Amino acid sequence: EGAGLASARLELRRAIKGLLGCEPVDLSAEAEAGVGDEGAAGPAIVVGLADAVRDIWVKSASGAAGMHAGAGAGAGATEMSDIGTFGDEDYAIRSGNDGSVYLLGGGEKGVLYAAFGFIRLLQTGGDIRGLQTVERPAYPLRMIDHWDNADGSVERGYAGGSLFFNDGRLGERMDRIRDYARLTASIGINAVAVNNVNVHAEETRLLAPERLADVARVADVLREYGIALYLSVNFAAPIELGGLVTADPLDTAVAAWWRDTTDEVCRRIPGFGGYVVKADSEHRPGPFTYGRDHADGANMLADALAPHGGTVIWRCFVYDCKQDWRDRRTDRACAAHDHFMPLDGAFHDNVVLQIKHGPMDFQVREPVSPLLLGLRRTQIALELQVTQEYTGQQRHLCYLLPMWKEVLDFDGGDGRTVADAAGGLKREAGLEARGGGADERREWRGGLAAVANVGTDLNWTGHLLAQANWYGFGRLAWNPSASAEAIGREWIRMALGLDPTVEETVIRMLMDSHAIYESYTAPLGVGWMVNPNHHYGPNVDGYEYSPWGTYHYADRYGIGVDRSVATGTGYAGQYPAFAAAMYETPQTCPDELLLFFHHVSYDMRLKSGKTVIQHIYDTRFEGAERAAGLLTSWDSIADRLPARVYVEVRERLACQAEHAQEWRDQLNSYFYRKSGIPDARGRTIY
Ligand code: GCW
Repeated sequence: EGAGLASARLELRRAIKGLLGCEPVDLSAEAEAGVGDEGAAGPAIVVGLADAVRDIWVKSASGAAGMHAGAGAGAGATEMSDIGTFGDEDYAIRSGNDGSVYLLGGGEKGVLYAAFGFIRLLQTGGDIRGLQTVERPAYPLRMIDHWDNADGSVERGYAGGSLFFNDGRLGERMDRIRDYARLTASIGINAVAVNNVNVHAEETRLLAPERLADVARVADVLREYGIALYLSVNFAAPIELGGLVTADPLDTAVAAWWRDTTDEVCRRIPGFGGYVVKADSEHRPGPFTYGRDHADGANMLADALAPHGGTVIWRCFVYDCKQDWRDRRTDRACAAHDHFMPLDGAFHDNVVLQIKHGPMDFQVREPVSPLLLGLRRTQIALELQVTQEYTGQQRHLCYLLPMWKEVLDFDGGDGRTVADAAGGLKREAGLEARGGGADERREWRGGLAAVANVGTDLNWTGHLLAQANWYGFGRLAWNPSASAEAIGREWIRMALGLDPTVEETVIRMLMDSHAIYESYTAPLGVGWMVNPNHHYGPNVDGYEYSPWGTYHYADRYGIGVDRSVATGTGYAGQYPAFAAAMYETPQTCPDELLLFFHHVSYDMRLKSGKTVIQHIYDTRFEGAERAAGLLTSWDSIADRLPARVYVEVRERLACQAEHAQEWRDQLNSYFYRKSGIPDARGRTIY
């Protein structure tokens, strides 16, 4: 029996005991010996590979229990043929006519996901009779990226320290790592990068033979739960670790170093996932140093991994972070598309380009990155940020699924959505096909990746309600057409119980929270306006005269960045025709992105009928009020919640309500002072 099956059994036993209070009897020994499969022992939970339990299932569904008439009986044969085509991660949950439940996986991972699926059903109060579920993940890559450092800190982490690293050592808290693996597999994640994409000296050494034992111990536990471990690597490792004089990807000694190093990594770590690379970005080394392009760099690493089945996840977050703020022609938003579109089709089969959802950097409102839709002959993964760097740092409630859904559903006007693109679907117009790259037949490796929001805090995410983002990311990576609300309700039931008043209250809080957060922070898609470095709290000009390419250009007349083709930076022209035309003019650009695409005067009228300045005032006042309303909602269910949960979350919501006022007052005062235009409703502005 493999590790996946053992984990599935263990999880079921634990869950049944925890949820139903009874210890299930394990009949697997009898089943193997050929007794006990006649239904004599009564209804059972039958767990296994679809092929292995086929006979038991067919018997149960078609007569052994003396029930020919039920719907299950007739359906049995065809459904089993369905199961015959199951991939490793696919699963079915079926009720047999004798009251048994069958958890059938195409492979070991499928069995594990079936077990977690069944547990989810029990936890959410689902009916376990008449089950006919078949599940297949939408994407082969469902990945979590940790920005964890060897010293135990987490870059942009808001939930304590690193789960993996402690004072330079990896894998000292194996119990917690095991729980992490369970948590992660239970939401369908199958890939985890354990260290930060900013790879410092200490993490560069993770590839050294003497450090691989630690990495392997962690990988072993993750593998029991169907998760492949990835390492973020330093492109200059051949120099820093290997003692070579260059890291030029076309240098044969460099390629040989990576090949040898990778051989050893893969020998020590069976099923090693591969490398994540941040190159030529924010002071990280990369191929540009040697006059090479990013295909040269990625392909060299991909060749080292190919014999072992590994993947290179190459990030497209490449831009000039030493821009002159006086230069209004250079536009950071254009950078990823400018760098990577010319390379479409040049990457090897086991390279996946990881692309942030927006062209800038995980702001609360950005348009969708045009690169996601532009690349047609390259494997891609959409990168989301579960950790709330720019969305309240897990002190503010901000349920991110409504935003992620907008990204996944965006199609630029030609019907091919980002969700399709991340799955390699419909590569060419009119052609319904799956496959990536120059070769139609190659297997798709892309999908969804996200930066983790978990850490050593006891509740994993600091703000308890931020668990919904973690949970929701996994669920969307499994099925991007699930709704934000349905996923939110699932999480509430699993985390806070089945009280309908709690569910109704909390789902409203979750569903409203992103809009609330947006309405007191940066307006109309303009972005930033945060304190430099730590990125928490309002600072309208915090990044205005910085080298980071993040400007709003507010003056006494107006605000916003002209990114039109006609008079601006040309960024709008990177979209498919329909979207390009829509973003090109202030008249056709959606209100919520107006200042991202255009520089307009404060008295311009929005589609909502309000002027820009009045919109800014109104939404800041409403936003702060609605943030306070979140606290009131939470208080209304105080006596329906465990005291500790109530208090813990209340503290964060109170802080949010207070800080929302700070946002409101700083932004309103700033724009009143710039524009000299008073609030039409005469409210207090400082
Ligand atoms: O959003 C920025 C963050 C950095 C991060 C970088 C990236 C890991 O402020 O902390 O570095 O993005 O995505 O590489």
